[in-house]
Amino acid sequence: MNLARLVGVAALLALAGCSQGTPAAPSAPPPSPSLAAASPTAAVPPKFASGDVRISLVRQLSSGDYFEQWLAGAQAEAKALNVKLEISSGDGNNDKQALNLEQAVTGKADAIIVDHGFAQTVQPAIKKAVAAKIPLVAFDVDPGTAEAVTLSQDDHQIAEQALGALKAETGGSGEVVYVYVAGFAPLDRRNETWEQFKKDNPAIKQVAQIGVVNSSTASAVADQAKAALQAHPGVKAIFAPYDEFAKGAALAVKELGLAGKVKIYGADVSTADIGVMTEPNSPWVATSATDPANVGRVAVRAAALLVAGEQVGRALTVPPSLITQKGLRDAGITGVEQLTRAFPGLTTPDVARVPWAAP
Ligand code: SR1
Repeated sequence: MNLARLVGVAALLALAGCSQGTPAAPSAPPPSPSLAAASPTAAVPPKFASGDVRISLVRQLSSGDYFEQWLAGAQAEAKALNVKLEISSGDGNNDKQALNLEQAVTGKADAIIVDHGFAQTVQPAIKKAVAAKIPLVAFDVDPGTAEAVTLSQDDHQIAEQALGALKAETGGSGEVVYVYVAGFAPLDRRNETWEQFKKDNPAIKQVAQIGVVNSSTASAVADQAKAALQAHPGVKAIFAPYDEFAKGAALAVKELGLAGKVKIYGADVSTADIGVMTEPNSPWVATSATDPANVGRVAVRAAALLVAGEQVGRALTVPPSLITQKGLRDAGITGVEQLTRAFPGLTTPDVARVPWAAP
């Protein structure tokens, strides 16, 4: 076999495994080069050794699988780095989040992580943090200043991966229900990709837009999705790029007896989501996701590096993987732990690596 043919075969194998999201069987993968070089390369800074570092985590939202897993990762990393993580949540109340942020600034945290939030409510207090020289990591929110480190998942890629699956399985035409709420930075970025996707694929018709974010997002979206599907019986697909949206949409499709006719393309993953995706007749066929616990870990590592005066890139991005129902079923994956073994790319030890700690 000549070299060109070998390369062609390798590319085909990669496509079968990656673009369709079929994970490798969950056997122990060989250590990645980054994990192989896992030993600390620097001494622990004294303030970390004495346990005197306080990082304030100021959240907009805390309920739902994504936010719970993210917090578990952040807490695990804080423990590993001997950092006190002081956690507050606005529980969806933006004024409460802004107040919590003001308190983190006046309380002189060593660093602050702002986790989601609306630009107009968090930016005034972020300015105060910058003026007070408190290092700040902004996850999924526009800090309005180049002084802060931003952290995001690659939201355009998340939408591209899910929409790639939608296009492949619908043949690039048909009626689609879209789930979206404006104002949340990750959803706004995914929306940019959706808007472009519709321009590039004029035979895809958005017949309804629904969406709500609150403490019971999935059930609220289920009610809205039912109404949309009843009003538009020709719908083939739902683009629901947030797992609470996708879970709600799945419930609606099941309750209306439309499984087999309407497919769901989502974002995010959790053990509960994997359960929904793999149950018999599930309409949720693909999701593009990072490991939220890994992202929470990255946020705390970035904040710790800033406290130690280390260099951190100004914009950190965690890439997603496409996970399909078929891939999960074929590999017998039932939970996130198995998933992260099957997709080593979901763990990103090189993003904000802390030189004094093992990743
Ligand atoms: C309401 S915003 C929800 C999104 O935030 C995170 O980026 C997750 O991926 C989730 O989809």
